[in-house]
Amino acid sequence: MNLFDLTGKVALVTGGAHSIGLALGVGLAKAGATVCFNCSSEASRQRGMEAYAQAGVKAHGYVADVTDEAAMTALVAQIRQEVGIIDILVNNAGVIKRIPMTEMKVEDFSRVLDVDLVAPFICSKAVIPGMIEKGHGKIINICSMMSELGRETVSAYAAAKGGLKMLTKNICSEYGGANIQCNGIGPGYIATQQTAPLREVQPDGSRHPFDQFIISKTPAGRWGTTDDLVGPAVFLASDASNFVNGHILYVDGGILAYIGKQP
Ligand code: GCO
Repeated sequence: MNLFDLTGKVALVTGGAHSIGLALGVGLAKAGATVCFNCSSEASRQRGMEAYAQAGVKAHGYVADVTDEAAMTALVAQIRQEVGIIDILVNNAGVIKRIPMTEMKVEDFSRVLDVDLVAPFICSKAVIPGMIEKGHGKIINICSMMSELGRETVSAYAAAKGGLKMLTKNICSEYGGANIQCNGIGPGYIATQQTAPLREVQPDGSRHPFDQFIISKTPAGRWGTTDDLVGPAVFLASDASNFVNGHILYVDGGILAYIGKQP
């Protein structure tokens, strides 16, 4: 019996056309799931379909705005028609705006909250009825170090990801009785396009100060890769985690456990 086998399961990965979402989508597919993803544009959808095909995965790609409840409700119905009832939802789509709080426009703050917190609510609300109908479901919310810690310039992102941690716990509380497990993955500092500005090589060829800082704060002494997140996602999407609920699994190389290397 393979507790990690996702054969026969339908997964939806929001923002699944690139970066972490793509890695998770491919990983869930390699574990047996039929993977669907949504993104914000047809161009992104086509790039995503090519990327999945290159990974040997036949994905189902859709264009739908995660902040639009009508669009996401319609997408869930379309996936039910075309693929099947969604068993696994990965709320991965996210944005960040690094702006000092006193300089941040309210609309920028609200936009981050809409994508990073309200959208996981919308998408979870859309898939839960089907999960109840099937008698099981897995919701995985992509949280962050900022679900636990703050830092300069990321007030909106930290507020959203902190809220996402508690939304995770609340979905667990409200729907655990329907055999729905809702957990989070808290990536540490992962080398992606989103963190590229924090790793830019300096004009003198030295590492970005933030890059050096993260290395000093990470026992693993490296940035994570999107592949580091795949095993935890397969675990939380599988029967291996049927009694794990409301948990945020930090995949951070030990950052949250470590005071940091003495300079
Ligand atoms: C930042 C980074 C982080 C990471 C990730 C950490 O500006 O501090 O973007 O937010 O992206 O969320 O878990």
